[in-house]
Amino acid sequence: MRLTALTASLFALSMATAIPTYAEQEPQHVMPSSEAPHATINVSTAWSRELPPNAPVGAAFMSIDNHSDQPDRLLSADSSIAAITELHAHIHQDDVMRMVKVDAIDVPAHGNLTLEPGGYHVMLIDLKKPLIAGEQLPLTLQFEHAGQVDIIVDIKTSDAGTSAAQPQMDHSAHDSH
Ligand SMILES: [Cu+2]
Repeated sequence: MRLTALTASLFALSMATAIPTYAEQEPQHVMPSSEAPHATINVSTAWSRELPPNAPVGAAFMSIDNHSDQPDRLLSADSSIAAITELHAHIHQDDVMRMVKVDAIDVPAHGNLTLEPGGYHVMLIDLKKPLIAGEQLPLTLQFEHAGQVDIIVDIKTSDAGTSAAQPQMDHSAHDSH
């Protein structure tokens, strides 16, 4: 009987020491730092337009949301489907819409940046494969703060988007490549 009592008291002792230890660890589970590595950049509705098989260049469009308190910048893009990938803007110059290469595109804090026909876009130059509707292409985006973001771009039919807002693929403004 004494043995049982001893076991019981040892058990009680172990519980007594275990409970405070658990209690001490408890606050760590609710520390905000454990939630830190959330994605601050979210890219949605990434799309490109199907093109004739011989088309040398294509463009990718998307919506970029920045959930961070600080502004970010899209610095570059890269895709295995194109030899060269550039960030482009459309500018209105001498009554003609021209595409120009830009070094970066700002994404406001808690804001949105939309790449769309007639505006900012990712230019895919020297396509290695034709852009076929229903297929997808991989794109890697590099942000100043958020770092690398890998996305998949849906290739849509040629009447996708507003064709009126899509000027001809006039690359005369940047023949540096
Ligand atoms: Cu362009």
